Amino acid sequence: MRHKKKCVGIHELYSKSPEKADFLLWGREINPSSRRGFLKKSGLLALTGFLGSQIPFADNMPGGLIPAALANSDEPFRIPGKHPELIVLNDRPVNAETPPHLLDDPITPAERLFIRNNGLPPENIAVGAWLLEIGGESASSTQQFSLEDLKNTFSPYTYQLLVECGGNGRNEFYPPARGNQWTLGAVGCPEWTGVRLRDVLRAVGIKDDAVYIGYYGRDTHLSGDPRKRPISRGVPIAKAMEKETLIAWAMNGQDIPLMNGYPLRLVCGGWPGSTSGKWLEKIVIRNKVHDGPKMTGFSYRVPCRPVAPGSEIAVEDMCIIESMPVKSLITYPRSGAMINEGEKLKVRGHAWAGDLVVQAMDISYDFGVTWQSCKLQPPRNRTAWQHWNVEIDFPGKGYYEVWARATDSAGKMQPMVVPGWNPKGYLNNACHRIAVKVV
Ligand SMILES: Nc1nc2c(c(=O)[nH]1)N[C@H]1C(S)=C(S)[C@@H](COP(=O)(O)O)O[C@H]1N2
Ligand SMILES: [Mo]
Repeated sequence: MRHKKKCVGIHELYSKSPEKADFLLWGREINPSSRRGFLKKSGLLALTGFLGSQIPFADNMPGGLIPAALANSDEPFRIPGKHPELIVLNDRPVNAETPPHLLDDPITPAERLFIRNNGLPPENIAVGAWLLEIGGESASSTQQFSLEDLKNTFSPYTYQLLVECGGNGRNEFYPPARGNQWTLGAVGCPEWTGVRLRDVLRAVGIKDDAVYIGYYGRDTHLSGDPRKRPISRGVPIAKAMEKETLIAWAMNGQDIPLMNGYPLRLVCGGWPGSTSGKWLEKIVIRNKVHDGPKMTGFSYRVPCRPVAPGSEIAVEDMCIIESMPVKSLITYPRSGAMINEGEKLKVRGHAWAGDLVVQAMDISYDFGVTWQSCKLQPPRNRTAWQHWNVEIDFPGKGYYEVWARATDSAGKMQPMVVPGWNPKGYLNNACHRIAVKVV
């Protein structure tokens, strides 16, 4: 299997290039394709944007070749407004994840938040003319709000809310699942400012038969067909009515970056990122489970009961993912760290548990035989991640791995191995581990 092969090289890499060892995590290789000098074929399309024109013979270009017009530039390939080391998995639509060591901040900075687009973001946005419509069969009326209306009519709130793609960690499932091969970094926890969805829904009027809400965004389907939507998902009315569920116009006190939903988005913290609709232009109150694109079939659903890897599952046996499972990341040091014998290593990161809180955080440096408990902070608010830290005193020289494991308030722990196989590769909350060498 591909992961095995890559693991073997780690010792070799340490001696030759400790820098490179940083790219090996759990035997998951983080593809350095976003860096200068190497590019996947799929990266080519994005580059045409920077060249300002198409490449008619793009199909003939050898894989990995960077157009000469850009090859001599000192600027690494980057998505405007985003950190140059974000790992670009796909450019049409744009999908990019954040390496764990770049997620060290307590509040994720805008330029480090991952991007998961299903279609093409809107262009030439006139914020002043942006309207949000609230309607649907279980709404007592249909109303439209400009951004100004929202700001003037309802009280603003700020919460730190966790957004994680349901497919984060997909790259480890076997048999593999199609889709973006996210490793660890399709997650972030910025601070969002906006109005409570419930305040807006109540103003419009919620009928007694309401069970769900659905969102629509202004992005375009990849086919270009204006009648098709790339995605339109939602949440049960109970999640919609939570005080932390926001219609947000700001992230970390500034406009939301275009790629993350400017000028308005829904944020449903702790649930699959796909419930947090970007470029928000319409919310419908439904008298049944919302049935927009990617709400039905196998999308964002897992088998209701565990299945053997590779099984065929009937669509009726698939259940919609709601709260995300308990998970954690080591954000310092990055994998491949080296320390001197006798030095203690300070390790830190974040942990989160969907709608629940994390009640314990432990690390192991002996491959899971013994565990040491970490200092764990409470969340700033519901569905924000929690910071943890610990100091490790290694017993001597050698190669170690630090494994990190969170436990939620219901007593559930992260598994050491990849959990419950499912056809679309969702909900991999296996422990994160990093390599450390004591010299
Ligand atoms: N309109 C719209 N909203 C969307 C998406 C999209 O493609 N279009 N992607 C969803 C998915 S699958 C995820 S994981 C999150 C990602 O949010 P981010 O790109 O701001 O990190 O947005 C969600 N909201
Ligand atoms: Mo997602």
